[in-house]
Amino acid sequence: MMNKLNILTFPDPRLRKKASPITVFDDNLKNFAQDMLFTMYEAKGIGLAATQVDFHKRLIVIDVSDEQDNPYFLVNPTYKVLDDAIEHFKEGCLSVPTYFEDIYRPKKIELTFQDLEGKQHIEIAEGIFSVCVQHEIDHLEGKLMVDYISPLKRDRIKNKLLRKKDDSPKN
Ligand code: GNR
Ligand code: NI
Repeated sequence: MMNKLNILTFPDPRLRKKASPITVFDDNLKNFAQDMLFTMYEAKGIGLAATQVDFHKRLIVIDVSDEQDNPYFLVNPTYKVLDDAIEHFKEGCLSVPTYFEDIYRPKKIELTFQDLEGKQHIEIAEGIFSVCVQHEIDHLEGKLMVDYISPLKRDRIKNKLLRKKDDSPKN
């Protein structure tokens, strides 16, 4: 019933594709969203964008609850920044495994999205939920957490992940 999907890893070029809007709200969409949620829970993540599982449509799953019992399904999400306050947070990414970096983002946003039925919702987001929404919407634009850090650091991470991926003996 549930499929565990493969998560792409930086610097896979498919992570750079821009996702297109979802226009059909059918059972395929719901099933795929469930597979994404399952994949995210299995990977111990708090968010997953469709881009990360090589599906280039505007779909995100998020669950920032401790019990993994409060999933959000965001279809065609957008946000507006509500004030000038910027906060930093140690972010991780399932597509950049084992690296955590301080990333600065607007603190408070107004999030607009559709649910899996196509119904529109508007919510104010702050804290970890806001951080996660912004991180996931970046994925839909082909943008990654590492784009906010120095090119030198980014390159180092890239090379380490590439070396980890191939099975040639290290060093
Ligand atoms: O699991 C994740 N944790 C996380 C921590 C801080 C800021 C953002 C995130 S999202 C990340 C999962 C992921 O890669 N989503 O795209
Ligand atoms: Ni991520």
